[in-house]
Amino acid sequence: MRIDIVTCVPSLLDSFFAHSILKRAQQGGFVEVVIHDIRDYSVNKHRTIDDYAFGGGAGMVLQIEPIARCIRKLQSERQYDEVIYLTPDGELMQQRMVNQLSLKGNLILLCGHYKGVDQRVRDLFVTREVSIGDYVLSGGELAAAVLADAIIRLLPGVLNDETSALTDSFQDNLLAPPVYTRPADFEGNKVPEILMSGHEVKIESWRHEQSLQRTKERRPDLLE
Ligand code: 6GU
Repeated sequence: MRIDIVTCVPSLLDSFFAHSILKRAQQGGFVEVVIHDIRDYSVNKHRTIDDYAFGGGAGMVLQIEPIARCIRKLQSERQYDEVIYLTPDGELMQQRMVNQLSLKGNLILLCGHYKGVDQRVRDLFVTREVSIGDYVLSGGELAAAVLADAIIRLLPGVLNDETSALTDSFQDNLLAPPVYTRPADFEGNKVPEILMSGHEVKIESWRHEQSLQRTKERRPDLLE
């Protein structure tokens, strides 16, 4: 899989993809993440990429020409399955959507900033619009990082057995059960006896029961 991220603040994203699981995923050849600076595609010598909104109002709007040039160059080099625009008025990101996207080949993630991008970018280039939640961020970069992270960790080979995505919260619409490690007794606070019993079947059923209970208490909406 290849993920191209188009942004006017590339430095916000550079370090995020240079660490931990995302770094290993790239080194292992499971994914290639390439970050593009919209400013490099500006059509004038001042390298401007935004302008005042037609009709007035506060806030600058990202112009279509630099974004069009960037996306068209990428699309001339390979086929993309989706051009995803990160925006608070997009479709709410859920695990189901992430699972679907993890099966795709190449993705472009477009980050908005200021008051967003010219509507014609969305009309002409964007195939899907995604929001990561009902709150407003100052730009799409964090949202793109969240989406890319959630996708990449699902790619076969990226996680090992211990970090397996199969036992994640949400993967089966249940929250994950509590986990414990040594010491077995911290100042009188003991680990549940069952986990030390060595009885795999009973432990699995206890974990499932804990997951159900936790979901009922915290996220009853997931069980409906
Ligand atoms: Cl994708 N962008 C911005 N700017 N804010 C958001 C968002 C995206 N998703 C939730 N809030």
